Amino acid sequence: MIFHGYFRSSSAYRCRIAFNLKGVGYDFVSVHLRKDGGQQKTPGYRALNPQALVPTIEDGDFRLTQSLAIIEWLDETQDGPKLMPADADLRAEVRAFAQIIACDIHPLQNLRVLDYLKANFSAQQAALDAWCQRWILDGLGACEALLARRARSTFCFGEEPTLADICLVPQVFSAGRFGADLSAMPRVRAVAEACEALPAFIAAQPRNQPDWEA
Ligand SMILES: N[C@@H](CCC(=O)N[C@@H](CS)C(=O)NCC(=O)O)C(=O)O
Repeated sequence: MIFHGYFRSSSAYRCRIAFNLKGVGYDFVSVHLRKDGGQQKTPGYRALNPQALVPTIEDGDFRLTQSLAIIEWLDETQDGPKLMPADADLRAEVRAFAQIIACDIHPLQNLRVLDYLKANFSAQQAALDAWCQRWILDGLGACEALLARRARSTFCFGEEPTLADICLVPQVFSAGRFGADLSAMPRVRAVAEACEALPAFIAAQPRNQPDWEA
C-alpha cells in the first residue's frame, strides 16, 4: 500500500494512527505542502487527488482520498483491532464526534485557508493564530461537552481507541501549534494523554516521521 502524506498534516496523522493501530504497513511518499509552491498542487499529484490535499492512499489500482474514508476502509478491509464500534448507535456517535473535528474545526485552520486569509485579507500571524484558536476552542469545547455527558472511560468511547480518538489526538496537537489553551477541557486532555501513551500513537507523531522538519 502507498501512503501519500506530510508529517505536519493532521489528516495524514489520523491515517498514520489508524495504520499503526491496525498493524498495517505502507510505503510512504512525502508530499511537501510548502516546497516548490506546494507539491500537492503538481499535475502528477492532482491526478491522484483532484482536491490537491493529503492524504491519499493507493492499493494496486485502488486510490482513495479523505482521511475518514481511508480509515473506515482500512478498518473494513484489514485485520487488527476494530476502530469503529459494533453497536450502530455508538458507531454513529463516534462518527459525529470525529466529524466535529474533521468537518467543522480542521478545514478552518487548513493551510490553503490560512494562505487565503493572508493573501486576500492581509491577515498577520497573530490574527491567524486568533482565528485558529477561535475555531479550535469552539469545536473541542463541544467535544469536551460530549465526553462529559458520558461515564468516564480511558478513550473517548470506551476502553479501546476508535475513530474519535484518532481524530482527537492530531487536533489536540494542532491546538498546541496554534496556542489554543485547553486547560478548561479536562476530559479531552485526559483522553489525549491516554492515547499518547500507546505505541501506535507515538509512532504516528509528526516528529517521528521520515519527512519531519523542526
Ligand atoms: N477532509 C480532508 C482534509 C485534507 C486536508 O485538508 N489536508 C491538508 C493537510 S492536513 C492539506 O493537504 N492541505 C494542503 C493545502 O491546504 O494546500 C481529509 O480528511 O483528508
